[in-house]
Amino acid sequence: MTSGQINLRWLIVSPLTLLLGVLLLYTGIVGRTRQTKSKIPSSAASDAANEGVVEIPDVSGFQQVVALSDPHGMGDNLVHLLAACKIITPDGHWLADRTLLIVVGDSIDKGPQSLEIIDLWRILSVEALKNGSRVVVLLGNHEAEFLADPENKKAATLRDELKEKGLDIHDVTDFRRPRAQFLRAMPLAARVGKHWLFCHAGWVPRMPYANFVTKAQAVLRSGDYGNDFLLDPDSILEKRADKDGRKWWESASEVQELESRLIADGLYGVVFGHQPDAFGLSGEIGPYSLSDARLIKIDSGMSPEAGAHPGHLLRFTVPDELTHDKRPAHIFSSGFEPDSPELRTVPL
Ligand SMILES: [Mn+2]
Repeated sequence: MTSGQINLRWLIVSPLTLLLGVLLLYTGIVGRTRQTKSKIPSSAASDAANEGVVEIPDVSGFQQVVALSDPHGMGDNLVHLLAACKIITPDGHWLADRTLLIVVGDSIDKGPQSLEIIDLWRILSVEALKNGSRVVVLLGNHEAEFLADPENKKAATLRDELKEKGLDIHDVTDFRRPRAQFLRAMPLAARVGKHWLFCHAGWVPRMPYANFVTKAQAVLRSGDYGNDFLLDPDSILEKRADKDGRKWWESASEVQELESRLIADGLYGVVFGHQPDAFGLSGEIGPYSLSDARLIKIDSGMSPEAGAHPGHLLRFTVPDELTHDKRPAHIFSSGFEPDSPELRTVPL
């Protein structure tokens, strides 16, 4: 009998081995339970290359910079709007020359076509490059909340959509899958032409800009989508109201405070979505103040609960103006009025 055989027999009968087995089984069960509780598959690492904040200081190669926000699963209306604006073809392929498109968050939830929109952005992000164009798709609170907890109440429609298409939740959460990779690569903000910041709720955090960039990068790279930096009611993705429940844009001091932060960061203005009724501009897009246009709201209420508006696109038609620390002269809104099939473009 070799010592190996003795060891084998000893292992089989040893009470210690039995204990070890029970322990392994227990940790296995607990591990699985924990995984279920956290609702995120253990493979859901995040994107180590996530820039946090995309910086596009040189916009001289673009003939226009355009932005929209909050399409919220309304894929057909979104394609209709972008096709009418000659950004894409009616069948969802990139068309525009030298155009920078920034999507300012909340592509998913509420409407029935969140997956269509994720796929549209994935296709356009690649196709746009051929025309000297670029597509940047930013995080909204809905994407962050979904990645933090795919079972959250707001994502019920998206979960139904997955079920209907025979897909499981891992398709949009597991970093090994392309759709999930796309979601987890979404940056928090884009700084364009040096002086403009695009971000979902517009509430630039109370911290020096360099710290904001470092923090955004660290949080997104770690995949910590539930972090207060993203989901606190006062955060750059969530901010709507102050502590008394008053909308921040209805408080002169909060508006002033935000504008001072922009100036301190060397920014001129901020473009944001998230609040379809901000500035009293329901169903439209536009600035807080026409004279300086520092704060521009571009959520035109495309979601069903906000009125299923056909949408508006913000256009800066002289991108060089985004590199100056003053009001751009050429800002336009292109969109549809609820009862008209004609695309209307008006200066802001
Ligand atoms: Mn939002």
